Amino acid sequence: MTAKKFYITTPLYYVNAKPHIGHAYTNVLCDAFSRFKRFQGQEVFFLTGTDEHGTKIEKIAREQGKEPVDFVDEMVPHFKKMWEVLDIRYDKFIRTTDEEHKKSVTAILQNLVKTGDIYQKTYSGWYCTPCESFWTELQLKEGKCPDCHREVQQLEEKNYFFKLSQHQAWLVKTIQEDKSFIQPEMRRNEILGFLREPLEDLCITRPKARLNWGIPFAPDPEFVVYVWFDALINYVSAIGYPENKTLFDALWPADVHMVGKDILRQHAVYWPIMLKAMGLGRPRTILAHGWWMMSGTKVSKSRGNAVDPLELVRKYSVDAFRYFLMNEVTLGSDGTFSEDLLAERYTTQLANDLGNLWFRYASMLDKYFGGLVPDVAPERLDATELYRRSLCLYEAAAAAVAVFDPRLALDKIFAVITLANQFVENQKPWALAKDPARKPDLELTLAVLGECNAHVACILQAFLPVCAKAMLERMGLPAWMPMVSNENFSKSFLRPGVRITRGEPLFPKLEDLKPQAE
Ligand code: ME8
Repeated sequence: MTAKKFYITTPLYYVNAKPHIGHAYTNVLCDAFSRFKRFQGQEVFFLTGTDEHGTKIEKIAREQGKEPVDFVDEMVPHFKKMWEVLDIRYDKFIRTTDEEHKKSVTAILQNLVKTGDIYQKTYSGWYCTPCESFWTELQLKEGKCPDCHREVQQLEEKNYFFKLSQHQAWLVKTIQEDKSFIQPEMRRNEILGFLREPLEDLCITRPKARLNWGIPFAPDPEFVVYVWFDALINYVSAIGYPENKTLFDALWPADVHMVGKDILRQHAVYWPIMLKAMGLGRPRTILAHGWWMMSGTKVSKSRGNAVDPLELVRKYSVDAFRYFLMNEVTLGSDGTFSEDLLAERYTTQLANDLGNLWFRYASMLDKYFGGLVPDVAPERLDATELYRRSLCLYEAAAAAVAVFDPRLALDKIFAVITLANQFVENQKPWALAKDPARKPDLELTLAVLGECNAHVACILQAFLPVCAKAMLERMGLPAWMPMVSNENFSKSFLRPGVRITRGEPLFPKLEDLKPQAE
């Protein structure tokens, strides 16, 4: 039997406004994990897409004098463009307006009505339109929505409900038994805390009289499907459930649903229970990251404090932006975005540490050996600490990725880069070059630096894909170098006599940077 493919998903983003740094963050994380798994030789299926139904979208379309269907068609290219610019290699982009998705939602709902998991009742309570959520009097905070703190409206209406409580005990037990199910631990505890109270059944329809822009609720034409119930199903509809199960069977259960902490409850409570009712297994891991903040508030579409990732990429390069997002916060914690900090990291870590290491190595190789890799006995390489440390990068990065900690992986890689710059200072190749008797030492120094650069480039493929590819190509190595095991990685990559091309600086000084063309 072939190994199951690694299936990773992002949330489906609302198309009410263009994507911002928060959306970029989620997709960059998923992309780095996907690339790392591919690098390790695993097959990957990476799903992203857009959430296009519901009151929020209908309202903004009407405000702009457009039909929702036209409005969403205009908005989707902004998301696709963003992923292209950020070099996000997804396998499928699903839209909740796709016919296949709508068919899948309809079939699933019809089945849940049949099994008795969905029933009708009259509901009266408070409703938050931006969150599309019902709240009881007790749940309100100072009379406002407990999630977004905005005004709520009193509502009384007939609707269809999905039974949640019958699976509550099962869910609690599952979360308690499998520590990897909801991560990080802080969020797992939050969900267990939420599950201490009895679950209210979930209202999964909206009357057509109030909302037209949704998937028709097939069992009763007076209603459309609640946007969250519609959207969550994408994770199985995108891979062919229930009609065309070949891909589904190869991919389900999902390995990782990456989400922001704002939508953890929907993913960690409603979704596993929906799957249970459908007779399907739960995802292996639901991973909730923190929020990017600016001036003390969450970066959001509606608050208008969004920074444009496209602008930042044009100014600093895609690798620099990706590096900043992954390196600045530990996955799970909140982070404060500031362009000054991005510029500082660019200069110190990318230009001065990594860029400089490459430049020194390639320039010295040019100067002392005409750009050709020197021939050095393997035992002499083995005896050098920097060489041995470079060969350990695979294990270190793989261990960090296994616990979803890209920041730790980058820390380990950059520690070796720092060590390599110190190695240059200590070895003083420029002094060795003046003494013909020290030629073997000069050869060893440059051979070690070459291997260090090659191994750093190889392991950076998942994190700084553009820079890694450039370095590999300049060293005459394949532009994509997967490594199925540590064994493949922990050996020399460069053949003696191969010509290395120095090329342009990998991370030019900021004052020399011309904004990159789109
Ligand atoms: O919630 N910091 O869509 P959405 C970090 N359609 N991440 C952020 C962020 C921030 N400041 N702001 C947004 C929805 N995000 C639903 C999802 S899934 C079946 C349906 C990211 O457009 C983060 O991933 O509001 C968050 O969970 C998501 O965008 C919310 O996107």
